[in-house]
Amino acid sequence: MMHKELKELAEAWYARPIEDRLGMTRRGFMQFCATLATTLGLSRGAEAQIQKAIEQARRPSVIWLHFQECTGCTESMLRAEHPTLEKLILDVISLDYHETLFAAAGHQFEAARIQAMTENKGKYLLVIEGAIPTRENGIYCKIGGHTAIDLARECAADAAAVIAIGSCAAWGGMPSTSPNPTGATGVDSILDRPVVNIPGCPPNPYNFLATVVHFLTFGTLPEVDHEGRPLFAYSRLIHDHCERRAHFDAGRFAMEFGDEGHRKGYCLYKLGCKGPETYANCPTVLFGDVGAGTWPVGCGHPCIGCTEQGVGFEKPIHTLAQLKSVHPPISFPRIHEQQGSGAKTGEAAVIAAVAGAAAGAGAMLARNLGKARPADAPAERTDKDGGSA
Ligand code: FSX
Ligand code: SF4
Ligand code: F3S
Repeated sequence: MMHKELKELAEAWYARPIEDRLGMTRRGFMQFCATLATTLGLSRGAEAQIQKAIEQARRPSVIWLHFQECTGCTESMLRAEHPTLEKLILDVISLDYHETLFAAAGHQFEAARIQAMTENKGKYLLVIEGAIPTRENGIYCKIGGHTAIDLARECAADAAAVIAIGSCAAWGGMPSTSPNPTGATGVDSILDRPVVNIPGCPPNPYNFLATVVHFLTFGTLPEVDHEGRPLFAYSRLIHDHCERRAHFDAGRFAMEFGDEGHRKGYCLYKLGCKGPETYANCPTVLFGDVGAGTWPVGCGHPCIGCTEQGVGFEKPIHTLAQLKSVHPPISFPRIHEQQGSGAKTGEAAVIAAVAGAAAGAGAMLARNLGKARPADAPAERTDKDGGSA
């Protein structure tokens, strides 16, 4: 098909209402914009701005590079099911270069990258997945004869913004695990410009999409913490929003995989859960769009701290976490209340709203109140096993 015909087809496609393009109802699309606004921690009314931006924005060109990684970031982005997140991502951005998804190869493929960079100079988003090997002048990862270091620098020079997706790109992640034979490091350590880091192995696709939508809506990237992570996603401890937190506070722990405590959904701290020293929104945003409990701890495995530099891929999985907040938040219910005798869900929502709790905190409060039940005999905690919360 000729270039002109393709262009006409694309124009006709983008002239259609967004709900047609995404195969969802108008109501579903509006709800989704409201969810994104909540994820971003924006104030009321922002969903209308988001809605307008997604509908009307000229899709930013995105150049997506892959270096030392497993392609899990791309996989998690494309495997999201509802509400057709992958469709929305591919509709909101113009993915002009992506090594996994492109059918082209060789020189044709290199030409696509150069063309996207030239046509969108100063305006494209550069997304980097994977760590950068720096040892031996970076020879451990080359594409088209260029090292990852050179490619990242070349593509970043004219980008409007740089996003490092996944823990590998954020700080080195798994490839940088000791003894780090290739000298793997994060993207921001080889560039002299700001990088937004979206760690996680893989990261939550909503955190990526919300970052891009923020850029589309406000023309800026979201506020970040000292590690370059968007505050909307990485400012809260997993431990403070975990559905098993009431068990932690009550001293009820799974001591072995498959034991009674594990089967009853007790706290996984003694199995090495790193939730107490890991900042991320996993318990509230969840994964895979398939409902409650779909995150590592919800599925019965301790959090390994995959979003946290110095924890994930560094601390042994089953060593005890360092406790950063030892006091339960006041919003958690008393542990000895009978089911139904504590605050009701409606009251919980009011308490959460009055407390100005973030969406996640409010949701966790409601969930934990629903689970309040008579305490079983608490497992013994001693100084010896580190459970001195
Ligand atoms: Fe894999 Fe991405 Fe982990 Fe790394 O995600 S899921 S190894 S963070 O760069 O592909
Ligand atoms: Fe949840 Fe882990 Fe904290 Fe226990 S230690 S409450 S399982 S985050
Ligand atoms: Fe990673 Fe822990 Fe979340 S292992 S996905 S940070 S629950």
